[in-house]
Amino acid sequence: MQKKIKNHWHIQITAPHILAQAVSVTGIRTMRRRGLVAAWQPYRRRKGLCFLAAVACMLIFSYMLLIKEEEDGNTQKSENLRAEEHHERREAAVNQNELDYEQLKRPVYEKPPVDLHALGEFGRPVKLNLQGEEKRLEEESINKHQINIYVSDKISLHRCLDERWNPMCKTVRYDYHKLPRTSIVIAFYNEAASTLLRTVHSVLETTPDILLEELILVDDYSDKDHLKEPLERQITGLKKVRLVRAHKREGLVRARLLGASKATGEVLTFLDCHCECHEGWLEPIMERIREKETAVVCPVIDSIDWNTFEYLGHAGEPQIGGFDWRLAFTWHTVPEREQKRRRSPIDVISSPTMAGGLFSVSKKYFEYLGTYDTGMEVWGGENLEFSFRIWQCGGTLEVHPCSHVGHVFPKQAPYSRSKALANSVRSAEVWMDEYKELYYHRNPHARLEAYGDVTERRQLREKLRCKSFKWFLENVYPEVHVPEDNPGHFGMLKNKGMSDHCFDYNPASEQDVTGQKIILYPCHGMGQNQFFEYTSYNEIRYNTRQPEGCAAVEQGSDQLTIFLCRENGQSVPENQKFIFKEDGTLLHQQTQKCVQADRPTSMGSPVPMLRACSNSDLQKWFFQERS
Ligand SMILES: [Mn+2]
Repeated sequence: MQKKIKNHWHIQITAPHILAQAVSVTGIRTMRRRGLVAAWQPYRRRKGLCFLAAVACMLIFSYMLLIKEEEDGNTQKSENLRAEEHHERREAAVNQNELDYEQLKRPVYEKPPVDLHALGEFGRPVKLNLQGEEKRLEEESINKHQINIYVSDKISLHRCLDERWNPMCKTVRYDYHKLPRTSIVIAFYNEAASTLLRTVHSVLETTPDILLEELILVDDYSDKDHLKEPLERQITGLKKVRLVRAHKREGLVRARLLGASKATGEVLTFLDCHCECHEGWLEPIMERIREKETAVVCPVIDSIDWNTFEYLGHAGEPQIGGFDWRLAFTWHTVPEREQKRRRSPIDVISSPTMAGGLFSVSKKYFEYLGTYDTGMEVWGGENLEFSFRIWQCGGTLEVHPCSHVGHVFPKQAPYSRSKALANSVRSAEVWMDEYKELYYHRNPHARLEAYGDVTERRQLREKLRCKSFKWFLENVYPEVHVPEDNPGHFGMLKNKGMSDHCFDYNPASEQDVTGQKIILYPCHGMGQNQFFEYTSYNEIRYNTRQPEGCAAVEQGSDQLTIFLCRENGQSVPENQKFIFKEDGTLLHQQTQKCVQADRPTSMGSPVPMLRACSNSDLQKWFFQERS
């Protein structure tokens, strides 16, 4: 900018000079030629003399012009010099600002110099070809932690990560003096040393010192020796780090609250104990909370492979949180209505629910909202409860696309999650109104769960005048399909002729509900993979999950395969329409055949198949809610 302005002025000042010079040079040349001719013609001597005088005048005039030019040139030079000096001063000021800005951005600790060849550097996958004893140790670490700690131990605690954010994020400048300071709370239980310490160093090396009040580690009564005195030694001397120990096992929720109770920062940030933060992860979140105190903001959670420690984040559109009617958390893409509402790809994204471990909230607002439900213990279900509460009680839950934090998703949950069911029941009982029935239909055993007392939480809902679950579904999560669950049309789908055999479906993976065939299996009455619903749109829905699956018949097949159901508002595909008659016959409309309990081969296991309609009991079906 500065340069452009300077050039512009330069051109304006110098242009008239060039013009004047050109005029005077050609003028002198013409006149000299004429003068020479005239001097050799005596009868024109007087005229010639006059002409010579004129030439002399012209020469003097030209000389004066030249002097004037020189003077102008000098003025110009000094003007240029002044402009340059001014420019340098401004540049110096900008440089100073830039220096100050870099200074403000400075993390608590700088990362040590990078060893380009170190294992796992820049989030590269680590693949060791281990043999014998080493292989055994690696397997042992995986069995113990559900994370390859053998590999983790070989990676620097200070490793650098590649850039994973949208490049636009880098252009945002923050007013660091105005951003709130945060206390970061990290609770852990029997975590491996290297993953825990990498989390700690990563926080200290990516968080601007000016924004970090403190880092509070909460030990939820771990019994591993490495987390006792050795851990204390490893963190002594680290600026801003505090260790708080629980005196009995509290569970994740109460351990976090224990940390929060000691926190003095304006904002609370909860992180998990096996994370790695990306450069610039905290600023966008703090900026959003400064802008809107009732916003609870999550970073984009990039995954770190549990086996190779490869960092799998990307700069594209992140996913947001939802849930299915088993009250399991689900990931899904940003819906179109939300895309339309946002003004820029780096605007925050509203998310119906949060994954759980990683978020920031104003301490004051967290307290207003009733912190956590202390009737909950271990991880699981508390994230949905908090999500419902945020939205229904007037806050917003958002994901900031500029904030990236990596998290190691373990191979499987490393400790018992039997208490997670009670957490879900508490959420349903306090926040879901009549919709809790949809949950119970799909988890009949949840009705029997002892979930403790929720009186206080219901009082909190009253006190804060929170909105209904219906409002939440219609305004925050309109994409979710709300089952009809008409009496007599949901639950186990049992056959009359092949007694105690039910529709049963096992998706290939948690991520993909479609493509498998429905089978018949002894009825178990536990909902889940034997839960189906017959809708008023003539669909047989497998709808314990999101997205929902629908029974369909592929061309040329006589078996039932699960396809994706239509989206809200679309019409039902012809091959998904079944007429469920009063006598229990299940007619596939397109083929005009009936669903019959049968075996594809004489030795095969039973499946529902399309056959010519008959009066056989094998073609009679009925729903039963629970056994
Ligand atoms: Mn975790």
